[in-house]
Amino acid sequence: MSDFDTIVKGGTVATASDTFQSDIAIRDGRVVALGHDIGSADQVIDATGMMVLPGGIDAHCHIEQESSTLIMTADDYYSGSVSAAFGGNTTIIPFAAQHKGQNLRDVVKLAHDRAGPKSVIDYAFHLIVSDPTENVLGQELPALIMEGYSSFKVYMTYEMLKIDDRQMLDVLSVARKYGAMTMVHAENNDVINWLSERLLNGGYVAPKFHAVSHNSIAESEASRRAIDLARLVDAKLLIVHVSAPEAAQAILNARNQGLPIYGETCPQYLFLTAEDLDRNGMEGAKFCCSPPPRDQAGQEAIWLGLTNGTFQVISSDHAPYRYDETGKFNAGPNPTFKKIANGIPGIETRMPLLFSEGVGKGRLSINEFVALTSTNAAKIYGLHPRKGTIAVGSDADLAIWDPTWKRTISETMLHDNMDYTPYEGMEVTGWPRTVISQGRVVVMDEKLQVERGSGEFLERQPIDPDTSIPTDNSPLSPKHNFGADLL
Ligand code: DUC
Ligand code: ZN
Ligand code: ZN
Repeated sequence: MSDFDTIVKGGTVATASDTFQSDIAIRDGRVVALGHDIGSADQVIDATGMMVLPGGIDAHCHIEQESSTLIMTADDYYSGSVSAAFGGNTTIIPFAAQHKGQNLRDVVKLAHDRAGPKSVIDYAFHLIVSDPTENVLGQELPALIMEGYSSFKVYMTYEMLKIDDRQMLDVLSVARKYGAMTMVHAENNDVINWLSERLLNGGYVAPKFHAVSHNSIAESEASRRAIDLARLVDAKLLIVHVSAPEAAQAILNARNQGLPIYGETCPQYLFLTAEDLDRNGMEGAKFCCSPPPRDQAGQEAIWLGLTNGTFQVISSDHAPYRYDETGKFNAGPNPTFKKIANGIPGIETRMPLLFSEGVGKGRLSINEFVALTSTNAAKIYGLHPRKGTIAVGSDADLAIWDPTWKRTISETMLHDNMDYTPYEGMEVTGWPRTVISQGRVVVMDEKLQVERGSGEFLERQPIDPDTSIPTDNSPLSPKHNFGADLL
């Protein structure tokens, strides 16, 4: 009888803090030993010449979810999770999205019904809160936070999802009191509408004007306002999908003041620019997402933010709408920029792009790469140390990377249900050969090795509930008393 179920042998292990040569022993889905000559196993995976990294956590992706205008994503939990796994991920955190009028319990149940039978890797849900009624704020949200749905996204734009500043304060206060992370889509809705109206009236309707209407000032103004609202109630806040340099600067300023403000960016802001929206005909629609990619200098500012303390997380914001009438052209074949479905795919390419252009080109250390793509998300969203690291006792969630594997990205090699990738033709070096989730080999030999539905729902911890807040209506303390030690 063997000592272990699996040993991953001969690889270079990297975590967010260390890089070392070690074999990894796995039993019952957990890492149980690290070192050399650690025993025998039923299965030995040779990782000689490979980098063995914690499986990626894609902490912002839209899967089997209706958009604000009720367009269904092209990926369900099967294709979405398979695609994620082939890109080196072992955990995804998509959304259980509330549309106005819905109660949160129904929304969470629907997300479970959709994910449970299909996901091939582990998953948790963020909530989307678009209708913070008295019942949502007073009953549903507190209960769900305490059950482990300890993060939720709110929108400052999109007519059907946005909440106003007063509602934002309500939501932030509940998050602070019960221990949740509020994620915010920060764009000023009035600025976008004001600009859009003038552009459309002037006949400027092409996809590239999406980027003009979603001006970077709309993003930076809303980001600063969101930070101030969070300051007012002393709540944690994570600004998602940041593309504007001034928004990034606002996050860094807040962090430098010791505020519990966090930042996320995405590959589209590191590898695309607004010029991509100006491709032939309607091709620019493939690059319409909100906020949009900015100019070259903006792209550089976002790269800088990966290493200067601005961003803790890189997520894909995978929002797969096909280049056809089911997705981008849901409103008709020749829509104005205002009617093109917002969002681009990227769940499978997030880590290979960043590995190649970040680690491969010397812009990121391998440890920074691990932190940005896995460890920090695990910490921020209440999954660490079970997820996001390679340590005795952690889940055996591993991506075994071949750092020399050269691939040219094309839609045909990806496993999502899309008909395009915005990164078509890009050459990358480095891709995971084997992906292991809770000790199960999910991807090996370029093939999926598991059944649909084999992933597990992850209950999370509430994030630092503030026990110092009395339950009566006493004035809130203006003092920061939690959060700064999270990372
Ligand atoms: N913007 C979002 O806020 N969500 C999905 C896609 C997008 O572009
Ligand atoms: Zn968003
Ligand atoms: Zn999103």
